[in-house]
Amino acid sequence: MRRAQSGSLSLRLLSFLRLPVKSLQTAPAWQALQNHADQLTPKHLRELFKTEPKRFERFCHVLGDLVVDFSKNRITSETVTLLFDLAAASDLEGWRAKMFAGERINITEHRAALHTALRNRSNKPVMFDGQDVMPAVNAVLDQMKTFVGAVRAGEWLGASGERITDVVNIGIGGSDLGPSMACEALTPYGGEVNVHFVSNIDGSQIAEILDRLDPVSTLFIVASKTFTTQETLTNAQTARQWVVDRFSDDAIQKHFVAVSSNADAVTAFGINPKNMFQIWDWVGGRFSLWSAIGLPIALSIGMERFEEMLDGAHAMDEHFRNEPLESNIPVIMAMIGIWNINFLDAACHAVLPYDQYLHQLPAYLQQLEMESNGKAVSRDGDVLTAKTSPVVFGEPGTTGQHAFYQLLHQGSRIVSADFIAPVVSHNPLGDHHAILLANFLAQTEALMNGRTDAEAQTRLEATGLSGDSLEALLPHTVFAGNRPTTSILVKRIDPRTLGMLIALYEHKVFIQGIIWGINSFDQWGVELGKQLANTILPALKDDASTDDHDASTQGLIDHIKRLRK
Ligand code: G6Q
Repeated sequence: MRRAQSGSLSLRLLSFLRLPVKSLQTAPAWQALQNHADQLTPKHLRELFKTEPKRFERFCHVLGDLVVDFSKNRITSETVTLLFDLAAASDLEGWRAKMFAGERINITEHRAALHTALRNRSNKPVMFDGQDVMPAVNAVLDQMKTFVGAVRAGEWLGASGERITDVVNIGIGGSDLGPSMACEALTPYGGEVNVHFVSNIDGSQIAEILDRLDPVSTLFIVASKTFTTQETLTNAQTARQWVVDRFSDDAIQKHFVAVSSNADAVTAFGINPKNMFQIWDWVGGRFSLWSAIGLPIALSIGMERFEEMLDGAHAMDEHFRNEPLESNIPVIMAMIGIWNINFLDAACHAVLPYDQYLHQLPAYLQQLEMESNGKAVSRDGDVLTAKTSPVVFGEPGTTGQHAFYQLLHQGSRIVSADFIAPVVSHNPLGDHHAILLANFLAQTEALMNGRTDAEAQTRLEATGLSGDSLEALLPHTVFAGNRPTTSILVKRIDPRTLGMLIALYEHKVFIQGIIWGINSFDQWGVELGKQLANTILPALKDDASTDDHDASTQGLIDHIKRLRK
């Protein structure tokens, strides 16, 4: 058995552990793609568009109001065929069946990944451990409906009989990012209650929010699957004290509800178990906004609209499950991602929504992709020699254009990008939306075409430049182009299209995990920091000197103690 010693980055990073190695690159399907990449790489996207008049028709796919154009990626029909061969060699269809069937595909935690059951609008049985999970899913949806109806109608009253005007969701990671992103994205549908989010342990966040609110009309959702997360419990205790200071312990019942799988801890906190919304082990945190973790979304937009979001996700699930690979949008998206990362060496992936309401989408997808596939060890515990998740980042257009797009256009690295835009704006003000869409289109065209030196020269000559000054400026105004982008259009950002969009990315992440042979559903990387923080806290709290840490950490602890005096 080969041991990790040298070679790829993961090998170098993990070499001191001397784990066994898994080389995906030796598989025939992988090698065929590598050979194809060697032949295709010299070809420029401009050339591909010139030689294939039907390129857009060939690579653009439509599902309802969703249009996904892959044609500005550096692919040909042969690329896609070879990528499907790789998918087949990885038994993608077998793994897909296992996921939908509730098998324990999260092997390190011995759990299923059944987020698709949460939006199974067909209501067909989904079996887990010999039991249909749908009755439990539907019961929680009913509980949410009753609660959401009562709060929005002003029937759920606070301790002094006031109606609830503000809801604060206290959670972190998967118990925060999804609902927060979706509430922002669906702002035009919100209104009945104001929803706020507290996630950070930094007291400044909760302090600022509580400062603006009144306990008499504020309701807290403590959202924590485990109900053991340090940040969430600390914030929840602070909120609890804020309510108790205004009323008394009895008021907790009227001002706190919980979303959790840990009924004992919820009860110990003082929340009535009747006001707990159940989530299950088979829902991963970052895949959980479809569950009661989505309660703030339902409170903000109403239960009917929340269910429209589930409908949209379900439509994407059905498409992923039934559509042949050739026209299966999540499969194509995932496999082109594999192509960009593993064969074109794209280390970063930008998510660029041309919609201000989607401004949290990049942060949400950062967790979805990087926590799921930011791993260098395979399902079987072998060090992977292939690259896995890219670094995901992004900002809404056009704001980002004036910041980091420079690197996308002229940087020394290939960055792949998804451009996302609604065709219809919720705020049709003058020319704003037309200008926004013009920028959306112009950017992908520019990234694809670039600007040759002949074109750059013509432009400079037109400004009156010539001779040495022209020669000096010319290299700076040339754009290599050939940068891979995918354009995603939706009619408008509404609950249904948002549901489709998020489910599309969830499936993309799952598929890529299968190709790399990793478990996309655990997150051991998050654990180490949590444990270390707990060992350092006592050293910071009291003034007793400690020397349990490395010189740097110890030195910083000493400076913190000195500076806070
Ligand atoms: C997501 C992760 C992680 C998790 C948070 C909050 O997939 O598991 O982000 O959601 O650590 O966990 P709790 O909901 O248990 O507080």
